[in-house]
Amino acid sequence: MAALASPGPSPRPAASPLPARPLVVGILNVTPDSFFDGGRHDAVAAAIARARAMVDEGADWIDVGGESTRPGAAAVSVEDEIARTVPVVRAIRDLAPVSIDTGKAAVAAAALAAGASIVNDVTGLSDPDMPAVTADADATVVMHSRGTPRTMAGLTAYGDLVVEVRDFLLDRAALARSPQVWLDPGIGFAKTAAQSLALLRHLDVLVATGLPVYVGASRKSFIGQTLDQPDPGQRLVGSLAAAAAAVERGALALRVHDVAETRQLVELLTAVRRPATGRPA
Ligand code: HH2
Repeated sequence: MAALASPGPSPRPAASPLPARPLVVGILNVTPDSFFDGGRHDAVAAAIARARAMVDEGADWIDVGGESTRPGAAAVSVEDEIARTVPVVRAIRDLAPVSIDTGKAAVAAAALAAGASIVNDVTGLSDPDMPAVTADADATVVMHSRGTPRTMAGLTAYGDLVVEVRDFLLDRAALARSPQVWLDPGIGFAKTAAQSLALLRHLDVLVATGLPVYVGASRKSFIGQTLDQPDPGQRLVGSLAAAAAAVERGALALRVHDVAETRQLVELLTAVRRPATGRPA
């Protein structure tokens, strides 16, 4: 009699096909210094609890990051970033699709091996080894940025901002080898508040490329500057307004800290767009 096959690790949930409604991506920063949730989930148990809570609140993906990218943040070594992220990825891989938020190919590879299925690269695949790593991912998010967290605040001179961001993203997206590639304008990365607003205003230019568009505006400083709210804790309403603006222009994924509230926003906007069958539109 043939031996029973050992069950092996459970298959990881795959990235969804392109969604019927915008996806809500829950942010899980396992860092001591992220601008909003730094230090809250840097112990594995706390990170797992936060991931479970976000899935219960309706998160479609969990985005795990081990290095803060806020302007001026300190660099983290590959070893430290792997040590922060991989145990968490391994622990939450069965809860929801997991993306790894990194610009380092070695970190992305370690996270994919641990059960992540999506690469979220805030450097737009600047690491020459990253394209090969994305071949093992179900999806890649390619984000526009310039410089590093230490230098990006001084790198905000553009000609035609929206066209430059679009062309950069299309160039870098062509390098990614995963079956699904998302474009992200990189709100707040080497952008003034006015430029972040302009990218949201003209998000249709990215949507017109035909690639799905991903937006991370949650609690960022352009909201604080626009609404005179220096405390990121006071930026929930502004974040929801930014999310609504992105959805109305065609974004298909929102990277957020506030999952329950954003999920309600997405469902309401989706319901407004799609009246119940049989009702006049
Ligand atoms: N923003 C941040 C980090 N990763 N990834 C994508 N694709 N798009 C974004 O806009 C984006 C991102 C920065 O926000 P946060 O993770 O909340 O803070 P920190 O970088 O301080 O950890």
